[in-house]
Amino acid sequence: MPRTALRICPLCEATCGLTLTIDRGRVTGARGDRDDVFSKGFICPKGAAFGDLDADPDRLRAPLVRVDGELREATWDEAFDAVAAGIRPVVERYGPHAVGLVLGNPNVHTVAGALYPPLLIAGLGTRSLFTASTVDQMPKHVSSGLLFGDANAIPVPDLDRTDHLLLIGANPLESNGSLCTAPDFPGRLKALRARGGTLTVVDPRRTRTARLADRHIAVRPGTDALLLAAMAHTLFAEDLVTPADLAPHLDGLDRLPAALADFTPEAVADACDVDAATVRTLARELAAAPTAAVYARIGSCTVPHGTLAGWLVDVLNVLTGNLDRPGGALFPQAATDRTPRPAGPGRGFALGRWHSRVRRHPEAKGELPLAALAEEIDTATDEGEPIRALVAVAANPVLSAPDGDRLDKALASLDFMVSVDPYLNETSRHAHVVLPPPPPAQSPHHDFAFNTLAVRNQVRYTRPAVPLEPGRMAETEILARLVLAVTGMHGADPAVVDAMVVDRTLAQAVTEPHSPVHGRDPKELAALLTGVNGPERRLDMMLRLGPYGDGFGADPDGLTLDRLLAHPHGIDLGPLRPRLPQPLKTRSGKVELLPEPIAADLPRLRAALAERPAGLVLVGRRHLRSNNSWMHNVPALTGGSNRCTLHLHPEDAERLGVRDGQTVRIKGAGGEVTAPAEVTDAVRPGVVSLPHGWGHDRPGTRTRHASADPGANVNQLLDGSLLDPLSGNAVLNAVPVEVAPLSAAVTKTCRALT
Ligand SMILES: Nc1nc2c(c(=O)[nH]1)N[C@H]1C(S)=C(S)[C@@H](COP(=O)(O)OP(=O)(O)OC[C@H]3O[C@@H](n4cnc5c(=O)[nH]c(N)nc54)[C@H](O)[C@@H]3O)O[C@H]1N2
Ligand SMILES: Nc1nc2c(c(=O)[nH]1)N[C@H]1C(S)=C(S)[C@@H](COP(=O)(O)OP(=O)(O)OC[C@H]3O[C@@H](n4cnc5c(=O)[nH]c(N)nc54)[C@H](O)[C@@H]3O)O[C@H]1N2
Ligand code: SF4
Ligand SMILES: [Mo]
Repeated sequence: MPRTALRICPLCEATCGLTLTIDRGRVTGARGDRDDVFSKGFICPKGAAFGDLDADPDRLRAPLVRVDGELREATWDEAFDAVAAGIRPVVERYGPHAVGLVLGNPNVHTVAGALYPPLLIAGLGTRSLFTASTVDQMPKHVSSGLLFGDANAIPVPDLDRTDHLLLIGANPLESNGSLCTAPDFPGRLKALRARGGTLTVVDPRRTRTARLADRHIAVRPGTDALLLAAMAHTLFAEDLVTPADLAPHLDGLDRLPAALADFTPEAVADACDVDAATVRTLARELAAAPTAAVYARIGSCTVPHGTLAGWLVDVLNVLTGNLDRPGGALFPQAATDRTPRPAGPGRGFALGRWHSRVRRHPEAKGELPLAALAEEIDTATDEGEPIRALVAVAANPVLSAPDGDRLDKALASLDFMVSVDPYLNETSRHAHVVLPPPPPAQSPHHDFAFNTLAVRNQVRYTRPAVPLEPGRMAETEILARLVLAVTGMHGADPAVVDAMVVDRTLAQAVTEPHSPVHGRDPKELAALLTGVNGPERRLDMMLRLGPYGDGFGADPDGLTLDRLLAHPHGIDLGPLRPRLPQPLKTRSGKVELLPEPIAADLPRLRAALAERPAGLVLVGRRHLRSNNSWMHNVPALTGGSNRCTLHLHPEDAERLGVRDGQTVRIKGAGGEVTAPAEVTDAVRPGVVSLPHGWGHDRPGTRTRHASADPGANVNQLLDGSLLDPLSGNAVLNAVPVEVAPLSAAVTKTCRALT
């Protein structure tokens, strides 16, 4: 008899609650859970394909271990023996930094990815840490770190209550939202308009989101920081600065006008390709709206001035009094957040505490730029050892980071590599050991990361919908064993990893005067924890110590794991509430509006006032039915508009002699790729768009459907040298490229050869 089970969808940041139909251990259907306290029945085509994705026959079922150069199925014990034997000698001989750690995007979508990577980082003691953050949102972490003293304090637009949303470089109708967790983002935007609110979209492409807007500004790529600076300039020039209740929490407001003096609407107009009158209108509308929020994502981050853009987003929210007020941009409060400490000065945020070995990139948030991974492996310097061994968890940087060809070669040269990945793909094919996690239906789910970014405070937990198949190992256990194997504790019971975290956390909590468990006995507290395994006990502990927790009995009505399990559709914790000054951890205890590293980067932005690209620039795009590099293997999610084509404006197509459907050659600093042209006025003139995550044509992978229609790897156009200097984030948008019809290019090459 088919049965149903609830499962929070892990396939994007919207975190929808799903009702899965399960027949003989297989997921045969997925629909939106109408009773989910947050998503209320919403589902998208990816969620609907949950069963297909779960049952993909190319998913690895057993660990792979390289023997005589060939990857062969092995037992879990053999696999972890090989990991311990591969990593420990490298650490002992060359030191901890010779082991690199790469953490990819799905870590923010799994329980395992939230609970164990911090232990891997600490256990390895390596400074060679690279994550998807530096091809994504690192600029926002850095701007938040500098403004608020906490890199993870990211204000979220109050989508459901705002009167005016200025949405920049994001396309939630395809992505379903990012750094703003909101199931049914499209419906929430429609509701904003229906209640009389306004939506402005800034994007060089006329996206589906832009088509929903009251106003669409087709900005020139890479110039958002200039546009936002000119808006802030206008607010000062027209006396529209009204920080209201925020005033006592601000530092440096008086220094902003001078810092922004050069960024007049007239000065930025040509660079942004937005006329001065429009810039002023944008600023005036923002100031005039009863409440408003500025929200910016990928298109504003993965550009040369990403950190400045992120900073200016929050500066505008502050100047218009919209930071930390309902309808503006607020700091969520998740159930697993640490017990809020009393407001007051903190330790602040430091950048550049160490540097990368080859090009001396400063660390940000403990990470080095993913764009520098290849050179940190393949380039010798006097500064120390190159990376000789690599641990990759849920990461496919051969496709998602700049210059995959170079990284591909670098990975092939490693002494040892282990991948925790369900697929044998462009990156994991280089591993000596592949440890495959079970499919999502066999894993538990809680959104440790996304609840801190959600437009409504709520908490949900789902246990595995299907028991582990024989021979499978939970990803939590895989990562716990990996921690043991790389730290010289190979063979110990993985439960000791969780027990150690519990002991340490409770021992710390009882010493904190603001903690509800201050002064209690940590052993007695540990004995109170419920849950069927280590990860569940850790979740219980976090909930009970958290802002809504029962404090281990201090508040009998508070949250515990048991209470959460009694609410399978989740518990609503209410709308976002003003929280300042509590989240601030700057040294001043205030919002530091003009931090020194930002001020020092402004001359670079000033220089950009005079920059105009001579030729075409490239931007990316996402398709609703895909996700970065790993969903092209599911037939139900491919085809239709989800194709790797180059969008090109008709004027540019005509000038270049490119016909719709014709194959074109695209050339950038890092290499060349070919793709069919799709001539469309959805991109503005001077801009071409190619999606990322494609290029599944390398040998030795096992993603048969994806390999049949491989597409081109857009990141091969990059050489990895273009970064936002403050955050180390790769520049993936606003990249200069040349485009030519393939035939002409071939002719030219042939001529050059003769
Ligand atoms: N040009 C360009 N490049 C981009 C972007 C862009 O917009 N333009 N976007 C960037 C962004 S925002 C990001 S986040 C990165 C993403 O880049 P990556 O972090 O490399 O993420 P994915 O490409 O999603 O690959 C995820 C890997 O995790 C594996 N995986 C899937 N599910 C699980 C699981 O449950 N457990 C484990 N252990 N592994 C799993 C997949 O098989 C795959 O190998 O790409 C970036 N690259
Ligand atoms: N379907 C689907 N959903 C996803 C993903 C996916 O791959 N597919 N990936 C997930 C991940 S990892 C992330 S981080 C999020 C990202 O979520 P979003 O930030 O919403 O990502 P995109 O859809 O790429 O939208 C970025 C927009 O920025 C525009 N843009 C490019 N350059 C510029 C510029 O210089 N200025 C401005 N103003 N705009 C610019 C692009 O045209 C594009 O429309 O999506 C997540 N959700
Ligand atoms: S919007 Fe995201 S979370 Fe919701 S069903 Fe689709 S992929 Fe899953
Ligand atoms: Mo991302």
